[in-house]
Amino acid sequence: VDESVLPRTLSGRTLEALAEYMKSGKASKIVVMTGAGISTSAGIPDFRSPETGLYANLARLNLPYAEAVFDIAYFRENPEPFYALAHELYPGKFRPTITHSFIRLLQDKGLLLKLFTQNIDCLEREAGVDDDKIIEAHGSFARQSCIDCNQPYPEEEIKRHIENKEIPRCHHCKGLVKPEIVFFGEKMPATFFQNQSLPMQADLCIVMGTSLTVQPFASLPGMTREQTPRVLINKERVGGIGSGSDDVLILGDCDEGVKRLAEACGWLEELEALWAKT
Ligand code: CNA
Repeated sequence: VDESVLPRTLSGRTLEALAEYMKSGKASKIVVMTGAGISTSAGIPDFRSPETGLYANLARLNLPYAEAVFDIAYFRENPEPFYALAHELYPGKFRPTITHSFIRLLQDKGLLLKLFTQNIDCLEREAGVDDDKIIEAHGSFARQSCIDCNQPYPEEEIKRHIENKEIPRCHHCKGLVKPEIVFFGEKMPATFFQNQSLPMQADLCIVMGTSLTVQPFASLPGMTREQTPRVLINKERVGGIGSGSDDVLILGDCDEGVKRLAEACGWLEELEALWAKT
C-alpha cells in the first residue's frame, strides 16, 4: 500500500481497522465480488492454471482448442464435450467453502447489498445466499433454456440427463438445451448491466478469489466511491487494489483471510457454526 496516502474512512489500512469499521455498523451496504479462487478449496479447478486447470485437462474431449467447450458456435455443432464437462461440474458434487458461508453471514446480518460473482458453480446459492442478492455475471447452472427458442427447461430433467450423460432437447422446438452459463459469443446477463453501478452505493467492497482480468467484471471495484473501503482477500495482489486511500490487503488463502476477518469482528464462532450446517 502507498503509505503517503492517508486513509479517509478507516483509522488505518489494516485488518483490525477494517474490523473496527465493520463492527461500528458503518458498513451496512457491502458489495462482494468473487471469482474461481473462492471455490478451489471446494475442489473445483480454475480454468487456466497450466497443470491443474480445467483447460489443461480437456485433451480427452478431443476439442479443436480448449475454449471450444464454452463456445456457442462449437456447441451447436458438437454439444457432447460440454455435457461431458457438465457431468463433472454439475452442482451437488461440491460443498461450499467457509468463504461462501461468510457471504451468507453478511446476508443474515442484513449487511449484504449485492454479491457479484464470476463463478458458475452455484456454491453461493448452496451456502444460502438468496437469488435476489446474487448477480452471476457469467451465468451459472441455476437455470437452463433452449438455445433456439429460449424456452426455459425444467431443472429436474436437465439434472437427470446430465447424470445419465444424455443431451437434453427442448420440448417445444427440439433445439439444444444449455445451462445459462455465458459462452464465448454470448451476451452477459441483463442483470449485470442493470446492477453494475450499484458499487457506487456501497460503504464497503470485498473482493475475493479473482484475478480481476476478465472485463467488464474487472471494472466493478473501480465503481466504488473514492472514500469507500475496499478489501482484497486473495493469494496475489490484483486490479490495483491497495492503491486507494482506504484499501486493505489480506493476502493469502481466502478461507484463512475470511476467518481472520471474522475473528477480528467477533463473528468467527457464528461463521463456523453456519458453515458446519451447510
Ligand atoms: P482466475 O483468473 O482463475 O483467478 C483466480 C484468482 O484467485 C487468482 O488471482 C488466484 O491467485 C486466486 N486464488 C486461487 N485460489 C485461491 C485461494 N484458495 N485463496 C485465495 N486466492 C486464490 O479466476 P477468475 O474468476 O478471476 O476468472 C474469471 C473466469 C473464471 C470466470 O469466467 C469464471 O466463470 C471462470 N471460472 C469459474 C469457476 C467456478 O465457477 N468455480 C471455476 C473456474 C473458472
